[in-house]
Amino acid sequence: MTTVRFLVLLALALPVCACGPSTKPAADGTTVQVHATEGTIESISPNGRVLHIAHEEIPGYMLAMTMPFEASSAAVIKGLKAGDRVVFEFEEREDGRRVIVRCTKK
Ligand SMILES: [Cu+2]
Repeated sequence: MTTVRFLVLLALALPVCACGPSTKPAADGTTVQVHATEGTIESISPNGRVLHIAHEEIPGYMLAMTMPFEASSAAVIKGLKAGDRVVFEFEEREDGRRVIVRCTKK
């Protein structure tokens, strides 16, 4: 095993900290910021890809507000519906999109 491969595996094995933003490598070699917070789903678009969530304050990043998030896949929000209280993690992509990578009902 090469050192580089070992380091990549080590990085993947580290848990994402729920206490503040973290970064992880993106497929294109840049990094994305990952944030964790909780909120209430206000609506889900008919195609299931865009959720409007009233999220709590994310210290050092954002005040509490209702805003759109993109689901990274249908599986990520499977079984969730408007009105659900959720704990979720999202990535802030370089192009400004905020993409939910983990979302569970509270
Ligand atoms: Cu916001």
